[in-house]
Amino acid sequence: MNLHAGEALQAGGVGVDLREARAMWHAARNAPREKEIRMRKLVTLVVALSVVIGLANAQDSLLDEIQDRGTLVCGANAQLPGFGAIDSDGNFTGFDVDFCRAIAAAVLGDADAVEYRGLNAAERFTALQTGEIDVLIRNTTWTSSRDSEVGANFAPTTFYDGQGFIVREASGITELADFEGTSICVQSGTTTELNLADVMAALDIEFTPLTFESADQTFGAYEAGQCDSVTTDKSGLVSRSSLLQNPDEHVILPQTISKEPLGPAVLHGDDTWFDVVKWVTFGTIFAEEYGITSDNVLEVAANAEAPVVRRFLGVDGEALQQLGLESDAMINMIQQVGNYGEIFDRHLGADSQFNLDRGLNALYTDGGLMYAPPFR
Ligand SMILES: N[C@@H](CCC(=O)N[C@@H](CS)C(=O)NCC(=O)O)C(=O)O
Repeated sequence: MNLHAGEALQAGGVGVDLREARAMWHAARNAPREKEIRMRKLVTLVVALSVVIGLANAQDSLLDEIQDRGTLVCGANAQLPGFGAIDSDGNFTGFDVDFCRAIAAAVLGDADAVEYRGLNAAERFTALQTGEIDVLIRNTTWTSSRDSEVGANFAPTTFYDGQGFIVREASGITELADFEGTSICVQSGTTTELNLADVMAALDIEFTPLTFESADQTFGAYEAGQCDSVTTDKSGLVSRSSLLQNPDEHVILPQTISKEPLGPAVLHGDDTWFDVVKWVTFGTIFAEEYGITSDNVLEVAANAEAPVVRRFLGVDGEALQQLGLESDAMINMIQQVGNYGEIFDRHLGADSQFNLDRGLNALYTDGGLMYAPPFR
């Protein structure tokens, strides 16, 4: 109803004024008592709310939900052999995938209790934000805006990488200046796309970017001759060059134009779950530091004397229980998946078709960046 000012006054009428006056008088008389009652109600409400919030905090972690559900939902790559891909039996496999398995082994006692979601670059953060996945482990670079604006919390870096270029050897391209006037295929929704624009602008190199939504499309376009180069993380170049028709006809340039620290990410707002993902990841590195492998973990757990190892394996102390894990969590994880070095060798290193050096991904004791803080 839309009344003009005059009509509103008339609609009020004298009767209403009297009722209002009586109500005001009663209110004034009862004010101290009502104030007290209101205060008491408020205190009760605040207490009740803090109990509810306290309980929610204690129970609302994804950790409990995952343990109730009995499976971990992991966002993975389906198009990056060595990191995340689907094998001939239809199973997800790869270096990143093994960190999904490590978390499932530690949290659920079973490395196979994982449901995978194959995600392209553009889809991955929405899947994390909507709760479709519990954790994202898909060659994802840790950056400040992903930490802040996107709302991701990054666990320790599992693979230190950098962006590079692949070209046809016959193209004669050997340095960045040679990209003048060329076209470069790149995947959308990646740091790659942004770094490419930055670096080429800084060097004043004119080029045409061709963007695609998946690795298959990006490399398919390159193979079809639509562009002179593909740029992505060097790990991605090594991985995908294995799928090219004639890998020997292509070279990965030595130049590296960015830092790409890749690692697992969870959603902001759940410290309990973040801690679990963080410390399971550290656990793989810690196990390598102390020479604990899938083969010897049971023996080490039975015979180790070093307090630091006994605590890590849950033989002594409460370090694992404090994280919300069972005392055998690390034993299960190492027995079923292995330590960092075993995971690396299996998918990317000596035991794989890629035969990558550890490089920056070596333990800190071997000149690399892999370093786990103490479990205590
Ligand atoms: N590390 C970069 C790039 C990650 C990325 O998505 N790389 C591509 C190119 S190799 C990829 O994995 N594509 C697979 C797909 O989306 O199908 C980032 O986090 O943005």
